[in-house]
Amino acid sequence: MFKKNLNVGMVGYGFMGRTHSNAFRKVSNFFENEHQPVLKAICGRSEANTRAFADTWGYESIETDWPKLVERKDIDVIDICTPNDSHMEIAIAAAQAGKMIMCEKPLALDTAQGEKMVAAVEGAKVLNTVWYNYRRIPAVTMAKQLIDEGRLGRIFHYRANFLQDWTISADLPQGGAGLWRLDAAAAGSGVTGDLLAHCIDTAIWLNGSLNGVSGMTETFIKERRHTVTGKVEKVNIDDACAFLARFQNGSLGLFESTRYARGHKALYTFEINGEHASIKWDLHDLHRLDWFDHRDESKLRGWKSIHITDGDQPYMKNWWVPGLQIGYEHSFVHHVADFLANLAGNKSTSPTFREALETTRVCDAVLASAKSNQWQEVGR
Ligand code: 4PW
Repeated sequence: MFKKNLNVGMVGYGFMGRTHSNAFRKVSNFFENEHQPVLKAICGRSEANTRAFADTWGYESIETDWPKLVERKDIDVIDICTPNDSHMEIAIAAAQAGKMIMCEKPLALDTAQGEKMVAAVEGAKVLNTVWYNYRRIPAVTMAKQLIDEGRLGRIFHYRANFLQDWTISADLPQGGAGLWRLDAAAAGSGVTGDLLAHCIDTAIWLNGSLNGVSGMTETFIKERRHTVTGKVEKVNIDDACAFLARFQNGSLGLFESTRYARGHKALYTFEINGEHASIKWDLHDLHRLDWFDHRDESKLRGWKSIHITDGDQPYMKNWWVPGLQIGYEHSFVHHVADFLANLAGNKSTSPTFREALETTRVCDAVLASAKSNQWQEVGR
């Protein structure tokens, strides 16, 4: 099939720049779509590093000033992979220039910024999406299908954790390349915006909106040297956060995230308990979906672990043969595949900016509740 080009201009070349570039390069080898991404330009502040990234990943050109990239006539979609404090400015400029936008999560530093971004993309009528990638791990997508088919019945409980341990050392500085996630000015918040945002996005997708929350946060290491200023400065991010929630459908939620869970590197898990059945998923065993169905014959009833590799399961027909599994990187490939499929129908890909704003509203409500020690309704 003759394919139309989708010219990509990416801003930022860190960890997410790599995951996205890999996805853009692979998608058309595995998924049939009208459009094919072309790595047109990569933009970063350091010319040498940007050039090196362009050479590694096969970008045709580089820019060192993002407004120039946004104005280029040969760019169709701006992919924002920069720290959170620049998402809003780049997205609004890209929307005004009529570009489609793919933005790394979380959407923005906070709800106020997110609202401006939603107004910009909706006002300019440009296609948009936010890279909450875990939705597109086949086992997670299958959980969505099972819930939507009504197989769990009424849902009572939603439980999710995202546990890491990489910031336990007090010697780790804050700020600068690779460490901006520890600097509230660049990140907005700590684990709430970085990790719980993933849990909240998945939860809203699988189980609907959250009405209210009660949260607590802690910053275990109060001061760290700042890489940019060289001075020891107060740490303003949340190192850990846990919250209770009430969903609109009447179910109860329990969420926890920390970067102080020694032994856990990136353990994202969720469990959903329904009237008839329960589901469990674990990022460290990401191609499996655990399933318990009370309607099974009682003497054979028990948890089963479904290996998601069959062509009948979400996304899997595009990969190898049944029995052979895929991994983390593929969730990004699936996101691009869905973006290309929706592009053919001029439709934005979920989560859109508007949908991702709901996650940011929940994050803000959790942080407000932790600050006030009060139950907090989620703004609409
Ligand atoms: O978005 C998250 C990141 O900021 C990721 O999904 C995991 O945690 C990996 O790195 C961090």
